[in-house]
Amino acid sequence: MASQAQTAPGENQEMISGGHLVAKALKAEGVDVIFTLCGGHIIDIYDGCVDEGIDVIDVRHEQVAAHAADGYARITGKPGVAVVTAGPGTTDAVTGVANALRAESPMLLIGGQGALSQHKMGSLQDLPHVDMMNPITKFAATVPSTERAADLVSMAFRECFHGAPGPSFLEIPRDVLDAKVPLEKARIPSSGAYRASTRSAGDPAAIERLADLVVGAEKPCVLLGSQVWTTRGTEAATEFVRTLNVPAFMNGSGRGTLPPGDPHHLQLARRYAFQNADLIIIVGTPFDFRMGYGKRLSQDATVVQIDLDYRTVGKNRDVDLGIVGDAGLVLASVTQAASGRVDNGSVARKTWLEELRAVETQAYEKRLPRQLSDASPIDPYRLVHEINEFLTEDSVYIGDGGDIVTFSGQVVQPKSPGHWMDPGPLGTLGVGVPFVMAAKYARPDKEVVALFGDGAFSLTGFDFETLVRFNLPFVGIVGNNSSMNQIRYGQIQKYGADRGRVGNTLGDIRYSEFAKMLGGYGEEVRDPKDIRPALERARESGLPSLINVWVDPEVYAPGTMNQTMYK
Ligand SMILES: Cc1ncc(C[n+]2csc(CCOP(=O)(O)OP(=O)(O)O)c2C)c(N)n1
Ligand SMILES: [Mg+2]
Repeated sequence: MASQAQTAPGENQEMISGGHLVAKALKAEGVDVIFTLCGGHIIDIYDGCVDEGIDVIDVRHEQVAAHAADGYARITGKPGVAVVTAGPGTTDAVTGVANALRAESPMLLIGGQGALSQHKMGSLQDLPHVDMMNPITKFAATVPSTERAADLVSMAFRECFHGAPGPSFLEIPRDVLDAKVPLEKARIPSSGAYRASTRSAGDPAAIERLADLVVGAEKPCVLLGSQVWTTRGTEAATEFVRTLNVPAFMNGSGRGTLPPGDPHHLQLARRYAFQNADLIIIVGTPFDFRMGYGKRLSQDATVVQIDLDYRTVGKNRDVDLGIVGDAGLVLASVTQAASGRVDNGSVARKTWLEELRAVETQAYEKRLPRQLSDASPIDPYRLVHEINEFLTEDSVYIGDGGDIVTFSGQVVQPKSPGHWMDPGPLGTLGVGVPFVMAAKYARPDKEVVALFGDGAFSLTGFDFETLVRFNLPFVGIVGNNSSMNQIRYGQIQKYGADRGRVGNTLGDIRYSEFAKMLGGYGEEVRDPKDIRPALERARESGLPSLINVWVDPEVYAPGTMNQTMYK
């Protein structure tokens, strides 16, 4: 506290400030970067980062800092950290924190705060941050004294990993942050010594029961959700589906668990499988709107749900068996338990796999002409088809937009696990540029490819400049329809063509010029045959890039036309 700052240090007594203690706690957690936008309330943290060798990536909007922290957590498995100033700095970051909550992403937001000595006096940028953050974090607190700065940071990290991961928030009053206290009086948790693994293998009796169910099932299927990636359970999930011959669907960050072309990898036959299966195993994804709140699963099927969070299991829909635990550990245990049987039933499931494969192939072939369409304006299916073909095993794919990203969700298949990033169930537009920043910073060895709607890009697009400034090249594509098309479709349906044009029209913007203006690479594409060469040149440029592809605004994705997201 301020009074402690005035305490005269004894001779030879080493003193340390709050900002330096924060940096030590970040270092202990293995954090190597903070995403931030500066403000007088937080500068001492930067000074601490200089001492600890933590990189400081300064952005142009705090929402970007928070989304980048979320993205960093997803890519690395370590908590992402954003540092923002008091008041508007913190309110600007709210969306990023909220997105991380729904996406179960472990990030820490540190916000400045007016001095404790001026508490409730109307200091610059004073707001009740902790009250604001409480409903959208797993933990939100004020750092009450300088000595506790590192301690509170470690406490916040501990909370990030309780159950399904999520965000924490700390506000640090300016006098608390700036004050210097004797080093020996501060609690500085040591790396690896202040929190335990929270991984749980589930109830052994439930594991046995699930093994029995799988062994006895004729038509099982599994949905591998985001937590398969969160728990780094890729290998266990792959072994589970292969050993027990269970067809698999993937969603969210779970996409890419199996590579495209894998015999157990299915995508388009999902509705059919959920209607016709006798056993459905849902791993690490809630029965939310993406799952029709569980209503799209056959009433006759045995339903099993595995999740890190007990609150998710059985929510919105009854389950026959629920297991709270780590996706990877649980699946590995089930494989082991089932493999001990004389016959694990895998041979009997061959016909079921063939049945699903036939449905999958038929759906694929029906759509293929659209994916190869030569139409101009360009059919969005053609654009996402070209992107899918362009991706390599080392391309991290990011989708940020409405209708155009709905198209890509059907067609783009990441080639490796952890190589798919979407906002998650909050559906936040604007995550694209910050996710690029986090992914390319954390994995410079990877190529990052991002598809934006023109509306989505404009929310956080100015941070393209930050990508240039920090030399974070990526291949960016804008699917430009000069509209907020996903919303426009619903308006036209409800209010007719004329009234359907209200509040959703964007200008005809040449985003390639925008990219060039900021020091990146850009091209305009109007002819479908030019998409691939333009993508190749963007790849070769070694710069942050935007290929602005003019797509047909009168063509909508089936998901948008069914308005499935509201049902
Ligand atoms: C931050 C935020 N604001 C508004 C929305 C509502 N919304 C969903 S899709 C959409 C249109 C997005 O337009 P664009 O990115 O150009 O994609 P398009 O649908 O045109 O392909 C909007 C505004 C949202 N999901 N997130
Ligand atoms: Mg658009």
